Amino acid sequence: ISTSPIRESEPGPMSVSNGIKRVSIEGNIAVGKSTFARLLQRVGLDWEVIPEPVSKWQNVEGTSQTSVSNLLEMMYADTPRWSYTFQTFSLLSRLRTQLQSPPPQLLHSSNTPVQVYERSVYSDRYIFALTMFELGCINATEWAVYQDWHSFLLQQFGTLVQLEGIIYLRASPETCMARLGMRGREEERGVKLDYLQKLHSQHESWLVDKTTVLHSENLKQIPVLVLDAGVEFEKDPKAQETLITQVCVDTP
Ligand code: TTP
Repeated sequence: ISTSPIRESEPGPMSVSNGIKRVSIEGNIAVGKSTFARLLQRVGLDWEVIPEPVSKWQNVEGTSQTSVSNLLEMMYADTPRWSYTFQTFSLLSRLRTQLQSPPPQLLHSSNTPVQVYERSVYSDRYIFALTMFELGCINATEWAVYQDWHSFLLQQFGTLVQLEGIIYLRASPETCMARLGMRGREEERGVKLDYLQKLHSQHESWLVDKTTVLHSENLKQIPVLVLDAGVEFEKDPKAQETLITQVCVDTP
């Protein structure tokens, strides 16, 4: 991860950076992004982990306090019906979380503070929404509207969501399938290996082969650190240290 000053992104009305480096952890479903983010949190006080708002997707509040929907469950139960709704809500909830003010200790840190996101507004679009479009679960009109919203919002929020680096936790779809089975998240019971294979190729095209067509030239310049997450690292301190060292090597 580069230690150079934060780049300016496309200018927008809110493109003000507050001197924080933003890094996202990307990788397939169940690869271990949350586990890895918790490990990074231990690196120092000037690293803040912003968890993915999964619980918000499982508890979407309706107009009365009793009407709560599980949008994640709805999306897996009837993917063509709910994918567009899910993707717009995922983008909204992620933006809302990422735009919150950082805690004071982060802003007053003597080192450059780092915010670590579990996924990003970019994987929302270039992994999931794109996959749903390619699978025919988001139609051409929904895809056009989604992309329009996405580009507009990112232009408005500029550097507040701009990433300084991406950590790609790479593991085979088979490994992710095994981890997904072990964690047993109710909504994901119907997830099949071929879906994880599709998501894996989508990550590879975006972060390794760099063949995904991106909406912004700046996005192509973000440095990507590829880590082998195929090793069992959850309970192995040595494997954890090896991974963390690779992240910290260039970071102040
Ligand atoms: P992930 O973002 O992959 O989170 P995770 O909890 O699997 O991560 P890890 O185990 O590596 O810590 O996905 C959470 C769930 O939400 C998963 O079922 C996939 C789904 N999802 C979508 O369908 N579309 C999206 O845009 C996103 C971000 C998630």
